Amino acid sequence: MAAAIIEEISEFLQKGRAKNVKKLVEEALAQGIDAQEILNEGLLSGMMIVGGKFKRNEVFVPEVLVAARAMNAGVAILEPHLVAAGNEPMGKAVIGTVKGDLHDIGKNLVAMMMKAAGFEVYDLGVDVEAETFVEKAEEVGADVIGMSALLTTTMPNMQSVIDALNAKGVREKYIVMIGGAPVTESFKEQIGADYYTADATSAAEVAKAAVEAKKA
Ligand code: B1M
Repeated sequence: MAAAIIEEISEFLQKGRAKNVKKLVEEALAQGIDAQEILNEGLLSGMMIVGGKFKRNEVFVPEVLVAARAMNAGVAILEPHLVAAGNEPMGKAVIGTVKGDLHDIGKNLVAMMMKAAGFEVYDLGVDVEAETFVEKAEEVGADVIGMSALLTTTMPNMQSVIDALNAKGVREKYIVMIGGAPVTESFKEQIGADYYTADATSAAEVAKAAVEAKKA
């Protein structure tokens, strides 16, 4: 029963049917299916299938865009259920997708999981200038700066944020975290960020542990 509705969510997401995805996610929650399971097995697995087809030129930007909208519609329903599991306020995080990059699904998930971990999250959106990361972090007194990039051509803009922090003499104030499909641990080393994580859940766990260690 749970498998059937989750499969349907994945299929409607692949077709970009946001209204159906929204309705089925609500139904799945009402059936008592765990929000994390709906996210991973329904929404993310559907998006992975779309990603594979995009790569093989079986679908194109418009199809991916409507699938992404359907994904966001489903995530919006799940968010309060995922965030409800959270703890006490734990720190402040400024997060965004770097300059030139418009991909926001993964970044939104990281923001959501960080909220669930108890962070006050300032989401700067997409195509964010290096200086904007720095200014916002300074303005709110952030603990963490989180950057997402999905394009190999925009990954270097993560370096620009670190350069801007160094230029202002404030690099050491922040825990700098990076992620996104093309980003790697060795890229993290190369640009001098503090942490790379492969997914949103581990990003939130690592951020929490790093802030706790820094405050200890
Ligand atoms: Co684009 N796109 N896209 N795209 N797109 C990719 C990234 C691509 C790999 C597809 C492909 O060719 N196989 C390819 C990049 C190739 C490369 O750089 N080598 C690509 C391309 C080429 C492009 C365009 C250039 C296409 C064009 O116009 N010709 C264009 C660029 C636009 C721009 O940004 N300037 C473009 C546009 C788009 C859409 C607008 C249509 C849409 C984005 C919609 C949106 O985000 N609102 C889109 C999508 C959806 C994708 C794919 C299919 C899916 C990305 C996604 O949302 N995945 C993608 C293919 C793929 O990745 N397999 C592709 C689901 C998401 C949950 O995963 O974002 O990886 P992800 O996030 C993960 C982890 O990476 C991690 O946590 C998340 C999950 O737990 N994570 C972090 C992410 N950020 C983190 C930060 C952290 C820690 C972890 O710390 C702070």
